[in-house]
Amino acid sequence: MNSAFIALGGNLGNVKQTFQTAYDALKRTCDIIAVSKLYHTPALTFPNSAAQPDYWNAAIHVQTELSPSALLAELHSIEDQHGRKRIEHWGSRTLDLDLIAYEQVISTQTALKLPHPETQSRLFVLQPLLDIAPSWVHPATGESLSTMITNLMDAGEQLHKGEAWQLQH
Ligand code: PH2
Ligand code: MG
Ligand code: MG
Repeated sequence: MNSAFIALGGNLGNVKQTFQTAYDALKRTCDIIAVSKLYHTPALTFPNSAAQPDYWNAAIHVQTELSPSALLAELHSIEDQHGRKRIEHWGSRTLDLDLIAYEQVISTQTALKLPHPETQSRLFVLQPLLDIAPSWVHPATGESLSTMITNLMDAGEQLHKGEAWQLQH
């Protein structure tokens, strides 16, 4: 079995309900090891782009027999089943399932970047990860989660407040 971390995001529709059914779908191909708290986070957008609703973010630790590319394809399929439309880069979305890390794999292929290239610059990814994998170290940079989080806070970012996730298992 291989260990992987998946980041969940969404800011359209009933996102908590969407996360529940995405979780149910993930269980078809993955064993769930741990689930983070839920974080309500202001949308990160491109400068000068239109305002977007806040996001919900969370992270899940899974174990799976799927290869990294098969897992990524499965995540895209679950996004599609939840009405994900790919209209605009960083546009609002019902469901985003990002493969953050898979074992210690480092990949720079366009179709499969591992770890996810934005991991170290997004508190809405790092904070949920800290809930479920406090000892995780970025395989390419060697930085711990607490180092990455401290770097962002030193740059002026504010921590998000986590809340209990009422998930049906
Ligand atoms: N995802 C994005 C763009 N902006 N902002 C927040 N707060 N949370 C996200 O998950 C997010 C975002 C593109 O994947
Ligand atoms: Mg994303
Ligand atoms: Mg994505």
